[in-house]
Amino acid sequence: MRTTRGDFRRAVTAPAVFAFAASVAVIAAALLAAAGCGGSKPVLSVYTWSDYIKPEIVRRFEREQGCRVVLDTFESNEAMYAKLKAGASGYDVLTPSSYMVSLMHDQGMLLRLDHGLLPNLAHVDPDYLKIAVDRTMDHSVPYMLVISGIAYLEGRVKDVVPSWRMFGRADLKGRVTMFNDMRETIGAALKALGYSINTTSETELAEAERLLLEWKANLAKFENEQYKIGLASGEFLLVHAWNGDVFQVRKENPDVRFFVPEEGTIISCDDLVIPADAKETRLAHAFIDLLHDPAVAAENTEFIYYLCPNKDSYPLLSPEIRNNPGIFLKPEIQAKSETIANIGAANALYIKVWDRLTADR
Ligand code: N2P
Repeated sequence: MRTTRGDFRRAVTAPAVFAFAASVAVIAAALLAAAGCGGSKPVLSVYTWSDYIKPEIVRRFEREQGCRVVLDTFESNEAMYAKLKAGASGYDVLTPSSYMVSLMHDQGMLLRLDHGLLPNLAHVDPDYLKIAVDRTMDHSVPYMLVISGIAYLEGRVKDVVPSWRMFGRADLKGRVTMFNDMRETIGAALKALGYSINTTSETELAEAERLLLEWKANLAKFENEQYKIGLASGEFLLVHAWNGDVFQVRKENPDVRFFVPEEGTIISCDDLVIPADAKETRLAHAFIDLLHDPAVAAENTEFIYYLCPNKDSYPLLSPEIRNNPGIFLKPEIQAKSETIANIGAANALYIKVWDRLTADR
């Protein structure tokens, strides 16, 4: 039925206005309750990587704590950092990689953790802590160890050699992706050349840039999330990948394979941290503590296929995880691998290479 403005004015009689106002109030109350702002449920806001926690663990935490958890995702450390620096606030837990944690800590962006609220830190792997950036877990707790490598479709890519040089295979042109991540992608080229992923040598970086320009001719794009679906569907044949993502995708397409290049790779640890301006600090501590309950840590690892460095969870892991060389690295590959370091002012050299490389994307 068409209603003219005049009809509408006439139709809005006093009782109708009250009924309208009342229903607006009901809708507003429902929206507030749903948003957890009705004074009933506190909201824990977590900013993390995609597919990085078993959803059921989040639901259980919500039930046990009588709160709501909102997950927002970022696709690289630099993107997360830029968003926070641009003024985004309201997050209670973040999961940056250790090199970024170190930079954020230097800039006073992180809360000092209250160990009285974190009894499960007793289960964190002491062997990992020996090499961690924040060995005393003063402002960060290790969450997941991530291994970078290459994933491909076995039935579609012939003559695979376990090397970063696979990105240079012209026969795969247009069906290959590399990370949209400055340190990872420049790091892959540095490793292919036998250099450290933390080099500050301009000559070595220039060589890496030349190699990346060659590889770029084969790439469909630089990308950190869609490569999973793209590989499962066969749109991409070979991708720069994080180990856990690949093992998740293998459930959809059993033709997916993963290798860690023989030149060595990047091992990252993503850490749980609380930003200095967080509101729900008690809940944030409870969340971090739950993730280091050994049974929860094992359950999470079994689901996302990243390894939580929690020593008491290891005996609870299935043989599928424990015997997977893409999760527990072979010692010879581990010896050639490195973690990304906070290289301070030399970061500007990487930014220049990356900007030139991605300028005409
Ligand atoms: C998970 C991404 C792994 C985190 N989808 C890489 N630091």
